[in-house]
Amino acid sequence: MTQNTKTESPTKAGFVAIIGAPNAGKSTLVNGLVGEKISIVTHKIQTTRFQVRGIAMIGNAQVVLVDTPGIFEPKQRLDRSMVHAAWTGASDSDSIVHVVDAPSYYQVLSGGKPSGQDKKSAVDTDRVVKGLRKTARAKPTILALNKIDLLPRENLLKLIEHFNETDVYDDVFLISALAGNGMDVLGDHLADIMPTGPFLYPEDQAADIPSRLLAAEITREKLFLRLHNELPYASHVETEKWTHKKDGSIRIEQIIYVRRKSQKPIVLGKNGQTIKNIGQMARIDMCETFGTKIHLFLFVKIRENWIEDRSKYTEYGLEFDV
Ligand SMILES: Nc1nc2c(ncn2[C@@H]2O[C@H](COP(=O)(O)OP(=O)(O)OP(=O)(O)O)[C@@H](O)[C@H]2O)c(=O)[nH]1
Ligand SMILES: [Mg+2]
Repeated sequence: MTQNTKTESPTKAGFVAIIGAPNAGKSTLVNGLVGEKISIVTHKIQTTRFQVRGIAMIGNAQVVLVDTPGIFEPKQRLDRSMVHAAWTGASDSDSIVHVVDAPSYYQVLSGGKPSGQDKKSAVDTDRVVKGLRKTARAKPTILALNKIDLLPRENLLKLIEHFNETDVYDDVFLISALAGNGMDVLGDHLADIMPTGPFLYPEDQAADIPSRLLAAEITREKLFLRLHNELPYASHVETEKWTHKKDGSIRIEQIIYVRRKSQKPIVLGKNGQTIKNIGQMARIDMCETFGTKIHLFLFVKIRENWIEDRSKYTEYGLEFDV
């Protein structure tokens, strides 16, 4: 319940878009500020495919964090839709947090030993900076240098100087979204800059994502963790059936779509071991997320063209024709 009395400050609420290159730690940051896992996280790039809203109550403010897909050079339709969703999130928000993988960017900036992935990530980060030039000044734009747990302190100055010179940011925060460093300070600042107004969601709501979709995301996270090369990117998960049972448990049936016949046996694994493993991991997370016993049934189907299926895009709030 709201504790507000007339003597207390009025409530605040607004949207903060979390944008950045793939793998910068955007979803980890959103989960950290919300205090619950509402957006999936993996070590692979391009994990998040659509906007996911997490809701953090900080003091008298309701901060709605809009997690977005990474911004990169789009090649195929799904890529274009993902990048479009990220920029739309930025333009629709009250404020923007640009998350940068600081140790990775430092490798490139300092002429150290950047990996191919570091170089790609730096190019994507520079692309975000360029994009922000158009929107900065219109709304508070914050730089969050992330993963500082992996970067010696003395290297931070060079990074801060570099990003200050872009003249895009109003504030810079040093954080480790994973370890929790600097997160309270960032959260308090976001709460501070939210516009005055009534709460946008019930105070006990942590996420704005339908349960069926969240359940599909949980399974997709396990696919990303368990499968390699192009396979995670060729797959897509749908919740087909959701049945509440008398004992309070939930029966969930999901289909994992892959694009080619040859991919199906890989998802199944020898004697069905891979899919069994994916199902076990997903079920454990679902039990925690939905707070009850879950019976999970996974099926694998081939749908060559799911990536060109318009209805899939609208289901996730993605634009098809971009
Ligand atoms: N060491 C360290 N790792 C982190 C930190 N934040 C995130 N990570 C890791 O970085 C990887 C990517 O994190 P995500 O949160 O999925 O990144 P993202 O920006 O949402 O990625 P996409 O959705 O693919 O664009 C994961 O392996 C995280 O555990 C951090 O502060 N420190
Ligand atoms: Mg993500």
